[in-house]
Amino acid sequence: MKFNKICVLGLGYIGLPTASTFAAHGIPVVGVDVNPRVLETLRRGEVHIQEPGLHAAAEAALRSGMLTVAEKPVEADAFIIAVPTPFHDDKFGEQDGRKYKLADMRAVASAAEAIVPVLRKGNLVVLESTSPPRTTLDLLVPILEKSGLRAGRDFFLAYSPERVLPGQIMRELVENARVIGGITPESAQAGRDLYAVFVKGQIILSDATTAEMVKLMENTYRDINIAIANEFSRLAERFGVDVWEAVSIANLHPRVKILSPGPGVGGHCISVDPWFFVETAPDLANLIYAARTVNDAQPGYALELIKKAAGSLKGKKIAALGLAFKPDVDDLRESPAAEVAHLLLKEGAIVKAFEPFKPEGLPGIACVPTLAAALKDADAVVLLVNHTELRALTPEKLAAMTPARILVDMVNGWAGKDWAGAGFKIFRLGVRK
Ligand code: SAJ
Repeated sequence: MKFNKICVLGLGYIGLPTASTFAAHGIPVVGVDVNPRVLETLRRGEVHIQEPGLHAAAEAALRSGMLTVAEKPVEADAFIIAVPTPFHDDKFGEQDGRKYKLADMRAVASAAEAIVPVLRKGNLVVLESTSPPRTTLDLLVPILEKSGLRAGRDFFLAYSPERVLPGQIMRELVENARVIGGITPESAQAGRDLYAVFVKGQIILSDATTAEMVKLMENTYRDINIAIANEFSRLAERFGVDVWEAVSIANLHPRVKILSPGPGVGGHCISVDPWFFVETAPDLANLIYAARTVNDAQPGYALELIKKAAGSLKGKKIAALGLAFKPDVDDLRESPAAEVAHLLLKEGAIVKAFEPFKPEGLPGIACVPTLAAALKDADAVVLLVNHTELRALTPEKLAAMTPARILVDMVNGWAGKDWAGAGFKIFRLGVRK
């Protein structure tokens, strides 16, 4: 199949890099978003998302005219849906006393509705948004068939998940293996023709529900691995063991790869996707549910460690270092570090939070613009994110910047340095004091 025009619905962390990459490979792309501010920004030739390499790619695509933006889809050969699939804030499921989150699929449904008037025979529609199993068949097919066309017969339909790592999106988009699940083999083949335009990694064809499940399995596997690391950190504290040392030794086994414990699991993927299994099969997803519970409880566990280190937190000045959801990114969404800062505030602590990648911080958390301001009159210092810049702090440097002599390290960023020599008492997650 040949593509003379592509329409990408949703110009966020996935849609915009994808649209820019197709444009860079010589295919005219119309990018669609329901947020007028996003469209205005892009029309000015600017970019609303921080991601290495994205500015240059999107600006070049916009400047060349290969990428244009619009409020609504226009006729095209292929439509790619890359809109968010968050949770409902106000609706939960419940079975056997377990409460679980529910996916809010309204953005996917309305993107599909918007395609209906411009869908033509021979077109290809691809869903990229992470979705509960069977979404392509059960949600998309009925909506798209309102066009009078039959899915799989008159138009091609496929599911192809993005699997790129924030911070590496532009490179991984091209280099990663890509699975394309068609509702028919012909649909999968049409999807291959589309992504082969820029994907250098292996392209694997399958059916739509398999591809949906693959995406959820990858992130669920990682969530469960981190959950066991977090549980090991609790066990290590109980048994007087250094979890970091124990994990690094266990990982010397050729078939063991335990991830790292920390203050919790955040971001828009790993902490979200496992719930899509729980929601669609609450009677079966027991281990998945348990892992989510362990990881969601981890910010509370981190708070307990800070209390152990600093005593009552009421009126205590706490320097909270790092707010991002993981090291060396500026993304503060669904961040366990930010959750810990909230819990500290609830306990009556006077929090001064510093996030090097976003000095303006987050509303609702008392943020300061510099490391010096966070440290200058602190009673205790808590390392919440293993940013390179924060990890690099030395005992001598920190001793000169703060009167605090109590440190809490949630991410093993400050291991192996002579903190005691500089007068500090350090408490580390997963290490009994
Ligand atoms: N985390 C730990 N311990 C670890 C690793 C991570 O506590 O050992 C925490 C991080 O601090 C963060 C959270 O887990 O809060 C998630 O971070 P991450 O780096 O594991 O993953 P994401 O959310 O940035 O990206 C993941 C990736 N999925 C997998 O690695 C299987 C990425 O490839 C996906 O494209 C992305 O989810 C997505 O969009 O689904």
